[in-house]
Amino acid sequence: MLILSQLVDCIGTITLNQPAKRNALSRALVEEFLAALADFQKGAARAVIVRAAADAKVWSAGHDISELPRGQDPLLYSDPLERMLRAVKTFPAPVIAMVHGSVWGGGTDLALSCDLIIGDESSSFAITPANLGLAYNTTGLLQFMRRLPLNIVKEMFFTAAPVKADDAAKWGILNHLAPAPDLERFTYDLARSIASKAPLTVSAVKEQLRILIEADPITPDVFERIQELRQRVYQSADYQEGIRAFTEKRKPVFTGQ
Ligand code: YXS
Repeated sequence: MLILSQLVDCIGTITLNQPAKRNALSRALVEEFLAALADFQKGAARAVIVRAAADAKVWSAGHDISELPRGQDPLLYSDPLERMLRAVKTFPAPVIAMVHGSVWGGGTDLALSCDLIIGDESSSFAITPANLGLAYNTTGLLQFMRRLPLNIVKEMFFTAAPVKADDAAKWGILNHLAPAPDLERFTYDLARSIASKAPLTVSAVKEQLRILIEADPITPDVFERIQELRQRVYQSADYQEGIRAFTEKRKPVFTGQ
């Protein structure tokens, strides 16, 4: 059981539950996550909370690095992480990320793909392709651009440094920063408040906002230029070095090749 899930009073809860791998978003964990969302949809959930175990230091370490394809696009449309993010964005009720602990890479994209994020003072958010020599994907970049000022997006991607809770609240990553002892109560009170509203209205507003914010026409030349920019990165020796360094538990040495 890489996740735990329960549906009580129209509120679904998914607990990321693979501490041994710091809740890395592996194919297996994603499949269980998607199955839980499907069950919640059948059960007419009116809000979903995604969390880690109460004692987790890491909410999610992001994409399972051991499953990242080498020498080809690492974030294909059908990649498990991408399927997970789309499922959250299209789920017909609000999905709330309840965050305690650090969030890394695709885990930050998962949190930002949720409709709201409630964090405590231990929460931090890092996006880390520059640690691996990895080419982030267009949908992912647009996700950040829509949620944060461009200078903040640039600092996060260029430094791969965790944004700590206070700054996450200041820059709007967090809807609310709640003290750790209050985090769970605060989040479930919010979920109950949402669940008490007209579900068809809430669901239609969520889907309209998704459609409208994602209506980004990309011209063919923009598409082809992006493809070339990304291909140069994921076919680089630096990308191989980034993955190898993580596996060998050492700092990567990037040459720009
Ligand atoms: O050595 P064992 O077998 O015990 O396994 C170790 C780690 O290898 C494993 N683990 C992971 N396995 C696969 N994918 C991961 N993302 C991942 N993260 C961790 O979990 C075991 C315990 O890890 P350890 O000893 O490092 O734990 P820690 O408590 O000292 O440090 C926790 C972290 C999260 C700070 C550290 O594990 C870490 O920095 N993990 C990598 C975080 C990261 O860079 N995530 C980005 C993944 S790639 C991605 O999401 C996007 C595609 S992108 O790159 O674009 O952001």
